[in-house]
Amino acid sequence: MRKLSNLQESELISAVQCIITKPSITPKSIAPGVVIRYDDFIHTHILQTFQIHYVGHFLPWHRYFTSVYENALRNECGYKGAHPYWDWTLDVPPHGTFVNSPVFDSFHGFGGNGPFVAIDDTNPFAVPGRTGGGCITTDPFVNMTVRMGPQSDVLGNPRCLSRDFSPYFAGRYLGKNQTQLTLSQVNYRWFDRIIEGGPSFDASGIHGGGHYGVGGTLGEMGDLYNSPADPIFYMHHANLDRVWWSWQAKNLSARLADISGPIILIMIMSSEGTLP
Ligand SMILES: *[C@@H]1O[C@H](CO)[C@@H](O)[C@H](O)[C@H]1NC(C)=O
Ligand SMILES: *[C@@H]1O[C@H](CO)[C@@H](O)[C@H](O)[C@H]1NC(C)=O
Ligand SMILES: *[C@@H]1O[C@H](CO)[C@@H](O)[C@H](O)[C@H]1NC(C)=O
Ligand SMILES: [Cu+2]
Repeated sequence: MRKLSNLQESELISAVQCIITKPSITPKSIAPGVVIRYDDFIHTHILQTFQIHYVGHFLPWHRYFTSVYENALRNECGYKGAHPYWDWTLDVPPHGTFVNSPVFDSFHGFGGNGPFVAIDDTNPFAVPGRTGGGCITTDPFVNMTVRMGPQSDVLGNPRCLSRDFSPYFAGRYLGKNQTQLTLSQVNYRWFDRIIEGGPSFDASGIHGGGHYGVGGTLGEMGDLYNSPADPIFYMHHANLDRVWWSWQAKNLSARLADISGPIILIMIMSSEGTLP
């Protein structure tokens, strides 16, 4: 990838390969479809989908979740490093072309897009500019089995990992400009709104930019419930967490414990009006 040594890259990918082969610890009675240790995390995210998105605790929940995953890589798979982050601002215009991101490299990263699958683009959920949709074709996760999802289904649907890159969507939401807009917010209330898609959570921000830039309409990363099925999820969320920390560190005394926003998801009613 961009800053890791070849050895660090291969240690990270090996640790992920390890956690996708270890058995799950979630009891079968709770989740019949869960098979591997990696599924435990996806299952946890699926079950809580509507308690952890578009709410004030979105960022702390995902900070905790990525940290539990990182600890599993370290404690159960012998990983020695920290989980890296993906600074996508360097992979969209004018700095990069998205598809050539080192994160998508098949030898040093997480592999690339799936082949194009046509869908009805008048579908309101069609992500503009999507270019893929099929099973990924390159290493290292080409043979990975996705079992959870689609969406909230946890009974087990073994299939391949799909990606549906939208370089357009990524360019729109993952640039330095959108990141600056996010970092310039004066309090957590607005910071979280801008990350999660604006005043009524109805547009996109850097969070949706990474999910739909990689997952588009048909890829796992674009599935609100099942997105941790793609190991890139953790690269993306580590960076969201880093952006949050950069914002907190600008005024730690005021921002470390600053938290605000709805406790339960009430999309329209939780509108905060227009940007201050
Ligand atoms: C994926 O499976 C194919 C067919 O079994 C095999 O040839 C290939 O080496 C596997 N790739 C990886 C990265 O495991
Ligand atoms: C950032 O730049 C992209 C690409 O030019 C553009 O589509 C987007 O609207 C800009 N976002 C902001 C917040 O200025
Ligand atoms: C930090 O935030 C507090 C409370 O809003 C404010 O009084 C203070 O000026 C800020 N400090 C800096 C360095 O911006
Ligand atoms: Cu999530």
